[in-house]
Amino acid sequence: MREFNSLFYFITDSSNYGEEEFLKRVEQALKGGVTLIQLREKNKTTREYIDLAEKVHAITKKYNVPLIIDDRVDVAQAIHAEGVHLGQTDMPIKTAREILGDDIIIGATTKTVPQALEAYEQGADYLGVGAIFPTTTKVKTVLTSTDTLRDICNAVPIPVNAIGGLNKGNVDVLKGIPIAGVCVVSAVMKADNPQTAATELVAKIKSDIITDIK
Ligand code: TZP
Ligand code: MG
Repeated sequence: MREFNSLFYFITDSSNYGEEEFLKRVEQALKGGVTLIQLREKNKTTREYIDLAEKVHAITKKYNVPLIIDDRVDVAQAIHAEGVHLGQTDMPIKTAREILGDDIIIGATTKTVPQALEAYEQGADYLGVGAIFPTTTKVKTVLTSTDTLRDICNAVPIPVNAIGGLNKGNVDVLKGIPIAGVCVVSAVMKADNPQTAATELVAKIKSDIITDIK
């Protein structure tokens, strides 16, 4: 499996931006210290998704940050992405692992301990758990308690990331929970300056939340 560090996992949302501005913001986020990045597109055709993914991949390679494609195993394969992220209604992890082999990062969204165990047993490399707080990003989700987040962290030996409504003003709620990292969309994507926002958030996570590693 490829090496990755999910400490500060930025998930994109291109919906409010033209392509040039979107790509600029992605690059700014990378400059700010994002350690893992996901391209998350819900309304693009397959061709549009591949086209944008290729452009994003050209940028992420410059920063040596693995690119994860949301939902679509075929798009991940088409652009030779480093990984794919699958939810509970996407392709089963087991099937994706069979198709993609061992060198591709596979992430899974899980909201309960049984879902987490299943994803791990089927070959997931990391888990995203949330939403911890209500989110303004377009997503069908329900809230997940920090108790459940902690239970999931303790149930599986793979990295677990918290997601949902997280920003530098509220990540303290994660203190003491053995997560591997934090996922954000809006806190970076919609920031006045994505680079500054990323820099501040990664510093906060390293100093206050995940203090024992990297
Ligand atoms: N899954 C659970 S919450 C969420 C996803 C994809 C969106 C998180 O976005 P934000 O803007 O960081 O709340
Ligand atoms: Mg999905």
